[in-house]
Amino acid sequence: MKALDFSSEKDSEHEGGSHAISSLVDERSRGERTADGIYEVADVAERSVAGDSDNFVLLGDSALDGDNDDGGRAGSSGSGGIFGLFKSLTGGRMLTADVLAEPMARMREHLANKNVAADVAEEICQTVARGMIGVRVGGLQNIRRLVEQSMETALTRILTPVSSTDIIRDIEQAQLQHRPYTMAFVGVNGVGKSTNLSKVCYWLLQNNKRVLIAACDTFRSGAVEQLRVHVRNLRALSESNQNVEIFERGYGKDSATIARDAIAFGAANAFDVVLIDTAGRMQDNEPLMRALAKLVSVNSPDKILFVGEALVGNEAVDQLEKFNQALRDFSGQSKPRHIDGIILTKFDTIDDRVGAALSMTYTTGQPILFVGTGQTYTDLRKMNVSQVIRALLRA
Ligand SMILES: Nc1nc2c(ncn2[C@@H]2O[C@H](COP(=O)(O)OP(=O)(O)OP(=O)(O)O)[C@@H](O)[C@H]2O)c(=O)[nH]1
Ligand SMILES: [Mg+2]
Repeated sequence: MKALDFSSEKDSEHEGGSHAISSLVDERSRGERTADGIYEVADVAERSVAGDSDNFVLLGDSALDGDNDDGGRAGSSGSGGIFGLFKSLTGGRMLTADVLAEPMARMREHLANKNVAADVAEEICQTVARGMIGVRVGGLQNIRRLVEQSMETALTRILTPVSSTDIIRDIEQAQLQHRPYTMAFVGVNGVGKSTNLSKVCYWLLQNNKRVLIAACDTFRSGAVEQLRVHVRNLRALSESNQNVEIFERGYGKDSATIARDAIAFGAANAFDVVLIDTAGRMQDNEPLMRALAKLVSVNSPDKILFVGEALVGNEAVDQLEKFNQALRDFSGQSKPRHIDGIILTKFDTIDDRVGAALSMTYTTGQPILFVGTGQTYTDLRKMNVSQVIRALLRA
């Protein structure tokens, strides 16, 4: 499991290279080539989000036993689904805020148990409930379906990206302009920025892109060495040694300047992509947040990727809002940037508590571009929206 953990100095010093290179990729998690030769990372495997039961939360109501007109999907767990509350409505009548209050409170609690941030769960439930008020329904099954469908529709809308997620196409656009495509990896400490930057690099190398890794974490000791180890590994795994290089200027220097020099070096040396590793920083640390805003305004990266742990609960909202706020407030620009994509890491450690995926997309309106699912270079996946919704709604 520790294959890619080169974050401590101890690990990174073992540059002698005793790692079996083959252990750094997992053939089972390898992606596939599309018809036009693009290497795409695989979808998140269902097992990483699936529980045992396929009963939606809304169906787990003992009150509905014997009222099973939906092809056997109704649960019989008696685990307290929300439909007992609708018993009085079997005659059919208009749904009101009062009637919906309690079931929606249960839905909120359910989402919180799936690790959705409390504020996000609250807002989504309010929106869904508002959409159902005034609807005339009769029969438990119809009410059940209405609630289930309304929730599914709302979650699909939130989780489905509106902006492009086709990074390879964007890189090729930049190539036409003879400039490197640049991506900055930002986030709080220890979430997996450097590791997942390296996985993204592996994916780019599989697509024959030349990648320069800019070591702009000049703050945490060992950060530069950690990237050196990754570059050495990635070279060993790649067909050509020439396709990946590190740009480093040591510690204590201004990271915005290093990034700028790296991009200039990348442009002068025909690199297709510059991946900018940044220091972890807490969202309330103003000096470090100002430094990040400076890095962004000096270099205008093509993508600002927020790297966040799938383990995070309520904190997700605070982190993202404050990163965006810092980019806005400290940029000194009339058109400030914002986070424009998310990498959700440590997805292999959360079973079906996938709520962070919802909290992060809801808070930013930006897509989850990749999901980190482990500690080899191939443990980078695409999020599958319907799987996440299934996991969220499952009892
Ligand atoms: N299980 C699992 N572990 C991961 C994943 N991504 C990263 N890690 C581990 O998380 C730890 C921190 O990873 P780093 O890449 O150093 O995190 P970072 O955000 O760069 O850390 P700082 O630079 O110190 O802020 C390491 O032990 C990684 O191996 C993942 O997708 N799954
Ligand atoms: Mg790092």
